[in-house]
Amino acid sequence: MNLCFVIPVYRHGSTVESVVQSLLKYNYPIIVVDDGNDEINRVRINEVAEKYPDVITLVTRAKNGGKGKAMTDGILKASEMGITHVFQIDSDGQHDAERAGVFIEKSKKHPEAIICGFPEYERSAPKNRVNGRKFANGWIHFVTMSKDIKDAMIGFRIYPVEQYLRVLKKSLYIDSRMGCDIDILVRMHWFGVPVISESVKVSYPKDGISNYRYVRDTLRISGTYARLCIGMILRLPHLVARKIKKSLKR
Ligand SMILES: Nc1nc2c(ncn2[C@@H]2O[C@H](COP(=O)(O)OP(=O)(O)OP(=O)(O)O)[C@@H](O)[C@H]2O)c(=O)[nH]1
Ligand SMILES: [Mg+2]
Repeated sequence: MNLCFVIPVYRHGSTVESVVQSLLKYNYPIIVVDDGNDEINRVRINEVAEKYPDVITLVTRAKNGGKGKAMTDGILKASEMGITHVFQIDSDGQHDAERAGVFIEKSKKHPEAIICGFPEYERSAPKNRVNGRKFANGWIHFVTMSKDIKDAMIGFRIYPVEQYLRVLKKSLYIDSRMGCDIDILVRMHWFGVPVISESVKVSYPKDGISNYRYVRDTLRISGTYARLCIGMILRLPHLVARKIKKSLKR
C-alpha cells in the first residue's frame, strides 16, 4: 500500500501548518490543494509548502472550485505519483489527527475498502449541525439500503485511489461543493466498494473559520440527496439483489 494525505484548503491558510505538523509522524507524503484562495491565504499555504519541501506537494487551483474539485485534483496528483490510497483530512484542524494511525492500520488490513470516519463531537459543536447530521445519515441508510455508512459527511477518510477514479469516471455528475463527500461515498458504496466506519473526535474551536453557509449549503446538500434518491430508484433491482445475496451468506 502506497498512501498519502490530501488536504483541501480554502480560507484555512492559518491552520494548515498545524494540520501538516500533526501528520508528519506518520511519514507519508502530503498533497496540499490550494483551492483558489485569496492572496493572504495563498501566501500562508506557500510558506508551509516551502517549509516542508520533502513532504508536501502543492497543487494550486487558479479559481475556487469547491471541496469536491479540490479533492479530485489532489487524488489525480496522487495517482500520478503512484499512490494507491489517499487519506483525506480537512485543513481547519477540526479532526483529531491522532486517530489517523488507527485508520491507516485498518486500511492496510482492508486495502479494498474505504475507511470512513464518523464524528464524536465535543460539546461545543453547533446543535443544528449535529442534529442535521443525524437526519442526513438516516437518508444515507435509505439510499444505500444498508447501515454500512455511519456518517457520510465527514472529510476524514481513506479512499482506494483506483476505485475513486473509476466511480468518478462512471458518474454523470458529482457535487463539487458541500455535497461532495456524501455523493462520492454513496456512489462508491453502490459500486461495491466496502465501507468500514471508525470514530474520530471532531472539535469546533471558538475562533474556527467555517465555509459552511447554512441556507445555501443545506439546500445544496438536499439537492444531492434528491439526486441520490433518483439514483437509488434506478439501481433498485441491483441493490435489492445484493441485499438478498448478503443476507443469504449470513
Ligand atoms: N467549504 C469549502 N471547503 C473547501 C473548499 N475548497 C476546499 N475546502 C476545504 O474543505 C474542508 C472542509 O471545509 P469546512 O469549511 O471546514 O466545512 P465543514 O467542515 O463541512 O464545516 P464545519 O463543520 O462548519 O467546519 C476544509 O479543509 C476546507 O478548507 C471550498 O470551496 N469550500
Ligand atoms: Mg470544518
